[in-house]
Amino acid sequence: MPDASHAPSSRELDVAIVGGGLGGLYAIHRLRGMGLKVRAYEAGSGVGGTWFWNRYPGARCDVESLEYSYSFSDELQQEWKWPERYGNQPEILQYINHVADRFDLRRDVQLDTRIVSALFDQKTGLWMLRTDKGEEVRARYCVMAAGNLSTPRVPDFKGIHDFKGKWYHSGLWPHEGVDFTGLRVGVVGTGSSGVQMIPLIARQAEHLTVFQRTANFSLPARNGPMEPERESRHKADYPARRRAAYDTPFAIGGYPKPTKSALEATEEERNAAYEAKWQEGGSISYLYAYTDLLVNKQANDTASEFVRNKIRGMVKDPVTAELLAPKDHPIGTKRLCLDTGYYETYNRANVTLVDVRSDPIAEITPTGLRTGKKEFELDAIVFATGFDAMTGALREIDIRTSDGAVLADKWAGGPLTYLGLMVAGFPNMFVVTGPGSPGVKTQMIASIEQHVDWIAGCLDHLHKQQLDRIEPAEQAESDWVGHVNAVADSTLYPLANSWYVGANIPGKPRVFMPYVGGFDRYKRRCDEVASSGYEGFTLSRRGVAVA
Ligand code: N01
Repeated sequence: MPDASHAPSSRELDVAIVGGGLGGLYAIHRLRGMGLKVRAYEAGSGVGGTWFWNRYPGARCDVESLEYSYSFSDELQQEWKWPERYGNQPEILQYINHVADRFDLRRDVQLDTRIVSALFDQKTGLWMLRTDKGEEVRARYCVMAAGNLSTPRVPDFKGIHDFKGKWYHSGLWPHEGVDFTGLRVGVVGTGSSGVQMIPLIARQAEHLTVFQRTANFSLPARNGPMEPERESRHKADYPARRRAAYDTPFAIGGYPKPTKSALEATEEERNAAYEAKWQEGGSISYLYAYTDLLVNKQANDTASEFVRNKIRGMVKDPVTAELLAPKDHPIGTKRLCLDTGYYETYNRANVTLVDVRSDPIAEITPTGLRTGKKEFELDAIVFATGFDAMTGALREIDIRTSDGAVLADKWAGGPLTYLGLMVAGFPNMFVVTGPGSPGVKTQMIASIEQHVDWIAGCLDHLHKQQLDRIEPAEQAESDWVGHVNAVADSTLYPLANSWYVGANIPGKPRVFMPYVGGFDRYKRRCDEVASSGYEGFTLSRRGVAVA
């Protein structure tokens, strides 16, 4: 295993990769396979990114395991055995480690190393990255695979550092685990992480108090052991299933394409359709019940109300049920959660729900938490309060060029990219699944592979044309950003205060960051751009433009 303490103080590479998660690892494999000298820098002490850090109780993927996996090696996808319908965190991390060993990726990953700055020298056309250990890395190209949900955020609560108990964030969970037995525990946050951990913490804690600011929609995951027949059916047809998945908006296959509006069905038909999806489990399938659930408010109301009624049916106390039934956003416009026993947890005698929308958290006290009106004695607090999503990881790196461009300044009003892949003014820097791409709205590994393959194709093109520099034109970038916003505005997504618009970070500009036109449309556009000779990009050699 590479040892950072013996790292040289400077290094020359063809491609420097930031991040050793699913994106960084595939970039090593793909680009090294082209004969390029590459190295990935990973802040964690192990590979895996998201799945390395998010070890909270109940952490599990909400995309089925046969889908949420790499497709680049048929041997790998045939041989790997997923024990359950949805992979849990330890299994997914084990899978990622297996991939790192199987494809000999570790020798090009430098662990425990954070990239703190990246400077592009306009004269030499090289990136110079600096690590937190003082190492300098020079590379012609730079691939930012630093993650979209990799900058955990604990709200700036007054008094937090004087809390006498222990506090945790879902995305920085202790490796040795946490035993909540006999403790009075508070969980702040009811997004995907909160919804997954709450049922498990409730079973251990003496008392659990959940502090909810926004009620979230959640559907039953219906997880269970992998059915052998299902697995062999899927594997018999794996490559074709992957291709079919790429032809869908979420890059997830297996669901019939919806053919009609929810408003064309009778109420009875609709409820039967929603019930079938509810019983089947899974979130994409539910949102795919009709063509217009994410674009037509009236259509969406029918799907939202169905779930609200389910919540009212599951939660015995009517006041708690009403608090848990989301009313401030259409279903699916915030990330739709998948759970196992979430709503039923509020029927337990040792669980209390506190509405911190009407009575916000005022401070953390030495012995607990105080809202405007009430004080809660707690031994431990868990912040499931999310991340500085999509831009946080790049914002933490001081990215600039020798002619004075600073990425943080350029993105001060929201991220600007062309195709979510590159940024005008920052040549030879690629972003994997970043803002302006559909990554976070899809089966993420499909998006990672699509991006890295596109980057590989681009570097191959440059090499064959004896070029060494690519950057988007300002116009192409602003047209793309305009398109991303126009597509978002044609949907219901902007109606929600979600991390898609940075709403969870006080002061973050409200800009819709992911591309929600669908993976299928997006992939076609990226392929067209490449086959047209990189339309919208300027390609050059040592600064002399050729296209
Ligand atoms: O974070 P979130 P997450 N006072 O931002 C609340 C992926 N993921 O870690 O909605 C009180 O969704 C905040 O309230 P509000 C997935 O893409 C996937 O749960 O801002 N509350 C919200 O309830 C997901 O979307 C999986 O009003 C405060 C919560 O904290 C993304 O990661 C599992 C607060 C944060 O929810 C992020 O999910 C886990 C405050 N000051 C994560 N500040 C699976 O695949 C924030 N909150 C299953």
